[in-house]
Amino acid sequence: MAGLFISLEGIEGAGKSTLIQKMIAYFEAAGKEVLLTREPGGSELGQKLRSIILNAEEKICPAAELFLFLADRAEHVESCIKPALAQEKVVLCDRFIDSTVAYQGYGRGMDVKQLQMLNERAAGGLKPDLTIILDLDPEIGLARANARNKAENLTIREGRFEAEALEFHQKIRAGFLALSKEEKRFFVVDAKQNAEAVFADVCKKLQSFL
Ligand code: T5A
Repeated sequence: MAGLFISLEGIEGAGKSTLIQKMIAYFEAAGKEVLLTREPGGSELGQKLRSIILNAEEKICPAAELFLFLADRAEHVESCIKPALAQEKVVLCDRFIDSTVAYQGYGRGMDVKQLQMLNERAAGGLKPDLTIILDLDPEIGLARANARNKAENLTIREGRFEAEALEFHQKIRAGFLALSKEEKRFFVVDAKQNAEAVFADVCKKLQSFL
């Protein structure tokens, strides 16, 4: 597959959506075609799954939660990501396999090795060429996300994880940092900086992919 596959990861409110918009403009200015997508919810089936998975009022046991994320991923890779890469597009994906390891593994306490095997099965062995981890203190991330939700009048319908205790988000941050040491594809950015400084750091890394 000849395209470029980049995933963005981090805790709630770390600034992934904000950064992705700048990355789209960066790649388009370089003449690349970009697919912006996300998990959960990148495919048609995924949109239906997303409304179930993230609804804080829907009771779901941890194993069911995991398999919903994996079902979303399998469909997303097959119907959206692989075709876009085959068309040589740049695929920018807001969360991918590493969110499962960080949230269901480090957060919910599931076996990390087993999750990595399940991820491989769901994603058909596909891994990003580059994974940007926006590293941030969860207190700051949650405050940013809550302020954004309030400003945009968002309801609890997508708040399953934002409703978790601070300790849960601290475990997830630690999980992403542990993961970042395992493979060369990871690039950790200090997301405490303002959005322009975050983007400037990322641009230095992106130059080698153009
Ligand atoms: N999940 C997902 C799992 O548990 N397992 C899995 O396998 C997968 C795939 C998805 C949830 O599902 C979980 C993880 C998540 O909890 P989501 O709705 O997609 O949920 O939520 P998030 O991905 O967490 O997205 P958020 O919108 O909460 O965070 P972002 O996109 O990181 O943050 P963003 O860019 O919207 O920024 C938040 C606010 O901060 C401001 C922005 O303007 C915005 O108001 N901001 C900054 N402020 C100051 N300085 C900066 N540098 C800033 N950058 C942004």
